[in-house]
Amino acid sequence: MADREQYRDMTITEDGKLMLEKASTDGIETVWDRYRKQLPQCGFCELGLSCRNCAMGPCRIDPFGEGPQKGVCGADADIIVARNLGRMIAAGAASHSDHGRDLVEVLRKVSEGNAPGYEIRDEEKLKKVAMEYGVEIENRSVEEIASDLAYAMEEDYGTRKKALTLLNRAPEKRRSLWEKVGITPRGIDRETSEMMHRTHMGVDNDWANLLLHGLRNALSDGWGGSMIATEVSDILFGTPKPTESTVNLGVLKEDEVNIIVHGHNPVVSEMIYQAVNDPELVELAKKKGAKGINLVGLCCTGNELLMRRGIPMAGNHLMTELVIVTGAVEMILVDYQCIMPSLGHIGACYHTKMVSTSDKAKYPEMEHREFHPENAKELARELVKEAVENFTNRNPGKVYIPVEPVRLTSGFSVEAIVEALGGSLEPLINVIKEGKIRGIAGIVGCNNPKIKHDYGHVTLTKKLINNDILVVDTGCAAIANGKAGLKVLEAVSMAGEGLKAVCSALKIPPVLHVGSCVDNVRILVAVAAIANELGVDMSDLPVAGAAPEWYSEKAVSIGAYMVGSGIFTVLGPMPPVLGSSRVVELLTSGLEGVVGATFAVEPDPEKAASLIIRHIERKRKTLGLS
Ligand code: BF8
Ligand code: SF4
Repeated sequence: MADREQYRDMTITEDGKLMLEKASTDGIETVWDRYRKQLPQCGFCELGLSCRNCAMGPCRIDPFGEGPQKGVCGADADIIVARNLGRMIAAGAASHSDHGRDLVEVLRKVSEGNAPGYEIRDEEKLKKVAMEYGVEIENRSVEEIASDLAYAMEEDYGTRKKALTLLNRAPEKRRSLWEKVGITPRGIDRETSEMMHRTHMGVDNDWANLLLHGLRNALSDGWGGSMIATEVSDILFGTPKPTESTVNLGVLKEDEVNIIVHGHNPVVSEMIYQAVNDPELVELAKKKGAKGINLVGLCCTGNELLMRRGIPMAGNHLMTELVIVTGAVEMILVDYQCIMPSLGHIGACYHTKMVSTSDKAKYPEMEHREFHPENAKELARELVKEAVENFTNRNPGKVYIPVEPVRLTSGFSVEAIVEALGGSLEPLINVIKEGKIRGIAGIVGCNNPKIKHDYGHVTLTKKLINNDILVVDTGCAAIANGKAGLKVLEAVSMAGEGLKAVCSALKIPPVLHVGSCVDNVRILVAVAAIANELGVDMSDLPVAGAAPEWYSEKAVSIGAYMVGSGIFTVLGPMPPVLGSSRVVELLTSGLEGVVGATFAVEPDPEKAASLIIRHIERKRKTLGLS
């Protein structure tokens, strides 16, 4: 057995530490091992100073001023850093938005009757969103409305427009600011496509102009692709309501067939959810010697099902390899995004069947079984049956489920929060005015082996609630806080007096799980609604965002649309921008005068908490609140 001490610096979680130990015993290489092998990572790339946008390069700029200061084409450090950041935003926005498009496609197929097993679960939301899109709803069938809505949403993606439809949810002040600055997002695909164009050699060589388009590109994600993804998921699968569940590797069951869904899009996992509840398949599991079928989630696909169906969560991003090492997983089904290409190989070291499901996301050593709305129901059943049959291949000697699961409550859609408040946001606004709650912080994003696993999320969250700041979280941050026991009523004992009183009265935890990463738009919608209620801009409110352990390009897009929407955002890991002092200056202070918010970078979560508290107090003062 390897020395347990060495894992102490890698993760704060008990299940993580114990599984790292087993991984080393089993000879499994993990993300942490590969990270160590990459050190030292390329300094030019870390600073954003390398470019390979064309075949005259690759080029790099010497940060010490001795070597080359320009690429072959003449691009300087500012241009190269801004271009690289722009492309990160484009990739992130494209990922969220393409996920949204896949859902719109299912909505359309449901309206045509070509998606057996799928249905419209939230008619009220369908009608509400349809009205926002100008779709006629009177005396029309659900299918007719869904068909027109799907068409109108597709228009938001591709058609040349002046502005995206859902921007109307933003306060008037914010919309006219976007207009004035020239960053109103038009088409969703258009802004990403334009970013790729601008960053081609010889197009936009004004670093500030590029960064402004970066904001517009990100806004096309936040108020476009991601918002569509969330709304259509609610329409198809139901708008989340508070739901009890459990989290960490202890949710795996030694005596049941364990099936895991991993990725982001609920289209496949919702069908798997239906299949595992099929009495015939449960009966088959019993015949194979298991007590039943246990469906659990990882990452954001997991969050989608946790929010709506209460399925238990095995873990977040850095746990996705370690979950296989338990030896207790019969099948992992993946869709796309954040699925490490290492997973297939690890699955092959155990009995775990690894299955990819999307035509656009194939992985080494995984079996590809493609899902479409037409075949999803049938294929899901087939795959669950195969998982059940795989139970007899499990080697009990290799099984190790290390800990007891932790309870959590999730399901806090804006609609659910409003309901908990008795029908409107007013009670929340009042307690903020009174100062019982000082403000709201959104804690979002990933894990990254550069930061001790879960330490950033949990430390920051604890400090904020202790200072009477209500925390709403999503994605892997939300899973981290769930594992740390912050999503149960009892967690109010860690909150400051004011927040404790409010949460106890409402019977809600001080840390509200609002969903997956596309569900960050629920934070935008809530903040916009509060701003509208008070007649101010979003940037006037005592609100902040943080991504303490971010790694992905999607997180860059999220951070940029938060800032573009007027929400001060603190990043943990440093993005690759230090190579240009001008870019750094614009992002961390100049943007204040442009969009009323900036980025900050602070890897130490204690200090990040201080930045957020200071920001919230400053906003309160400007609003004339105590
Ligand atoms: O979209 S938080 S590691 S799983 S990118 Fe990925 Fe980051 Fe997790 Fe969800 Ni979001
Ligand atoms: Fe080099 Fe310019 Fe080509 Fe980039 S675009 S690789 S800086 S020549």
